Amino acid sequence: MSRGQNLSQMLNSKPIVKVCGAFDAMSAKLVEINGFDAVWAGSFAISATHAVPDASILTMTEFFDAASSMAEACKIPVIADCDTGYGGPSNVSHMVKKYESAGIAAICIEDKTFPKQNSLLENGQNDLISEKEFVAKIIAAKEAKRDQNFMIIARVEALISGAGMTEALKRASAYEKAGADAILIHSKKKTPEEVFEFAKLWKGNSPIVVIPTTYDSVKTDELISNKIKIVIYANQTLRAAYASMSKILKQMINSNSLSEVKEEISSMEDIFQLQEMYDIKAKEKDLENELKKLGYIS
Ligand code: SPV
Ligand code: MG
Repeated sequence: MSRGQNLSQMLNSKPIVKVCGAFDAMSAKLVEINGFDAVWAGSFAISATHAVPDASILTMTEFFDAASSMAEACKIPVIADCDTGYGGPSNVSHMVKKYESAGIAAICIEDKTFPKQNSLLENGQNDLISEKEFVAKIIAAKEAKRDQNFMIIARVEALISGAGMTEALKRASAYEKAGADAILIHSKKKTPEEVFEFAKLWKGNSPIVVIPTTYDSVKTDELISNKIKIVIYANQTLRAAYASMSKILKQMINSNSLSEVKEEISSMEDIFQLQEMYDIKAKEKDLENELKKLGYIS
């Protein structure tokens, strides 16, 4: 079963698909180990790991390398945040082929102008491209995919940009008609009201995806009862890593010995497990036995 298929099946069988953001192979694997349904390879977190702004600074190749190493490291589906699609329809077409061949389950593109800025930035630049231009990108994405289960998620930024609910609904319908498999409705409000209103007014069949970073007190049950099918916790792993590393580093610079931080960091053993170090050791043993059989080792 392809990972796109796996994601489609989860959409059919689960009340809500829980996706968590990651920024590299290790964080993606932790997302998997801790029971999430899928990984979000988000542009904010990947940009942050390069210590650059989430403002279309990294190239497609850099985002692709990060997302594909996440897909290599885990079995659950990876949803790649592909910003504005790194150009026009031809760029989107090339991008879809690359991401799909790397075993990524879905891509998400948003209808903002290039270069884009993070949607949650205070006074960020959130201009929209025309509906027609974005529809062209969706059509290109749809034509480029080979596996019908590879998902194209169209991210509607009308509420973020201030264009309003009517525009958001109109665009979502147009994107679905063009071939989008899901609609991500993004909001930077502190409460989920506008997202719930969108879901109530949405007449399409495509599942609705949300990222409740700013309305973080919303409960999973409320998302479910308001027709939300995919929830993405986009950047908490990155922020946890930042907070934890900063705290430990502050302690370490002022301490006389490493033993002071020992209780607060993972063990080497934890990391050996994550890296599957013992698999290598077991394989070495097997290899030794094979070489013995062949008479190379006595
Ligand atoms: C990301 O995680 O990169 C996103 C979500 O696109 S947001 O930061 O809210 O724009
Ligand atoms: Mg992003």
